[in-house]
Amino acid sequence: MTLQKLKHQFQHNPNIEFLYSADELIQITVKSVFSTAIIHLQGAHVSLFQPNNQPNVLWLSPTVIYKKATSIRGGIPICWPWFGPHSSDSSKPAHGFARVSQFDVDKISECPNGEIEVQLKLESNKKTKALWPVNFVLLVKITIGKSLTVSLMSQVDEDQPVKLTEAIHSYFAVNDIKNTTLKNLENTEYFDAIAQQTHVQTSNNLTFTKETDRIYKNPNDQLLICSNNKNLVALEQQGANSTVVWNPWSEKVKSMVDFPNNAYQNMLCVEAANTGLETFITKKQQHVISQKITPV
Ligand code: TA6
Repeated sequence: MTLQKLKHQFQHNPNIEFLYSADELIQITVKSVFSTAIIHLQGAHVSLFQPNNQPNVLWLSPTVIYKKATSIRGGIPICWPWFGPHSSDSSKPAHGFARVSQFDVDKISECPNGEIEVQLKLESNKKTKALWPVNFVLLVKITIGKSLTVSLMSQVDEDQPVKLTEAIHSYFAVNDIKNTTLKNLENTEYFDAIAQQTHVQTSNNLTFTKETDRIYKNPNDQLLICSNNKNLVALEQQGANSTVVWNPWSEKVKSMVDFPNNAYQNMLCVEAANTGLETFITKKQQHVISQKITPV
């Protein structure tokens, strides 16, 4: 869909604005009565969720790059149809191809309660099949109101069950990672991707003093990010068997062109995910994972 066509199609929606972010990439600015969001058609990627008179709840790299086939650093990248490196072919994009694919606008609805729903669509094509030989439709529904909810709805048209791993890879803005706590992971098993070891977290609170890259298995679906001893964001996930928690810390960021060296101090990733071996979808099923983000 071209920018002109989209502008024409939604010309009567004063709360919806389409424009180029850069490199002819199209973004949508959505103004609900409660908040504003910016969504990029590339990757169905939310880069801003800003409740009225408050700062962006999401962290966006100060040196973010808007470029075709390059994932935006920050906001909410969609990792799909695999999470992490490809299981057998390192030439395939990390975290799947959805986050660097061009989505179409499927529908935009203004709800009676003041929320606005933006639904974007990616369908299998020659390019995707070269990476993942599956006939699929991926719908990403983004609901903008007092909260922001991102839902991935996957359908396949295959005779055999299809294995899927995925993540709603949300970056949150925090004042200081050293004074940030993630709550409600008491007695939860996690895989430490750095130490390559599995542990059980006994404490309810996770604090941050070094590079952190953990996959919590079957966690509490309701987590809370606190910053400087104040509640910041409540998270609620559905349809997820994991929560991924990541901060690259000071060393890892030095190798990342779109991540300033000190910026790790102001961000934390908490991701609703399906990882591991057990998520398969079949022809008749619509598989849904969602993360609801509520500033508190
Ligand atoms: O979600 C954690 C993680 O898998 C980390 O291991 C790190 O690779 C991060 O995602 C960012 O990945 P990206 O490909 O966006 O640089």
